[in-house]
Amino acid sequence: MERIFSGIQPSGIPTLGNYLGAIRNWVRLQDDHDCLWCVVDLHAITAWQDPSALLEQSLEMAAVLLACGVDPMRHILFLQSSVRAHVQLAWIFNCVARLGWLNRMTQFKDKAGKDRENASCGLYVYPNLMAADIHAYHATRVPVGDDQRQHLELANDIAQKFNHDYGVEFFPTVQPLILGPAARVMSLRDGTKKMSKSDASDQSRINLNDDPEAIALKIRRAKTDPLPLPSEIDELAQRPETRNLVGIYAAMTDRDVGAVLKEHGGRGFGPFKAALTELIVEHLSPIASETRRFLNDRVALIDLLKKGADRAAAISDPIVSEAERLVGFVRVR
Ligand code: AQP
Repeated sequence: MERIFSGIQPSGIPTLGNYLGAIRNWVRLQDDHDCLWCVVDLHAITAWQDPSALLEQSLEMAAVLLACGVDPMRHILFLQSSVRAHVQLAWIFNCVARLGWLNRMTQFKDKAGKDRENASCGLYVYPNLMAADIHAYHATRVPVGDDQRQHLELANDIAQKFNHDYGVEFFPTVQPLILGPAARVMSLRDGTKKMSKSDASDQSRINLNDDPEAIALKIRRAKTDPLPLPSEIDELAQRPETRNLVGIYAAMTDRDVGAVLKEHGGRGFGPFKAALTELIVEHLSPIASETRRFLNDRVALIDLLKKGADRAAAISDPIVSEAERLVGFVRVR
């Protein structure tokens, strides 16, 4: 079975975008892959995180993943900072990756924005840490959103250069797994911007712990245009907010956009938004209550994450130790 690694940042409450673009696919991949699911808290601090909020968000993220169906027995669920191999390999990769490669990363440009000089060095080398996350386990498949494709190419460039520089075939090539019609869910306030858990506006996203009233309000207020829903897919091209809502509806019903337009095309947004709200509430309510159940037993949750970290370290420690030997470090342990 191929080994998958994927991570999610505890930089806020997970959103419907994280769910449709990542978490739901993770659960589906568990049947025929050997999976490592990681709450990437080291990545989260590349932007400022209030320490007590980070702690709560990390546990909540783990609880959400479990509530969504991540299986910590057949697979491995853990917190990134609790397995040292990630930072050890990331340092080696900092010395393998070239500045020119990192300068091309569009996500750094997007996230650093205009205030580039003030961005953390961690944000700049984020892709090297991501490469280490994957290669520390010799994972060969990584389910990612479309926006992460460039980082995965960099992970392959790093592996290739390491193998070349040290004359080995040690790190394998990684293939992206880009899944599902909702590879990208957009903001409810601006259909050209990704839905993000750290967006300043709570109205821009559906949080997985939103109650039915909050979901109804956010969908009711979601930006649309005055026209009715179109009947043809190509009419969505110039209507990003409409395309987003139809895309969410399609993803939640596991249908394609054409089938949704066949059912709702020509109708106004009122009934469509009501149907979409019902769908989201029906889907997210059980996840929210399961999440609360996991969070109510913190001791059990932390114990589960500790066991996950031990199992993850048992895989990554020997791999990273071998990488260190190849680099020429004296092994005294
Ligand atoms: N809007 C989205 N649509 C589809 N997929 C998404 N993902 C994130 N947002 C969307 C996917 O979720 C996984 C985990 O993402 P992450 O938490 O590691 O980082 P991110 O992509 O930066 O997610 P956010 O929500 O936008 O976080 P912040 O606000 O902290 O930057 C990834 O597979 C991602 O593609």
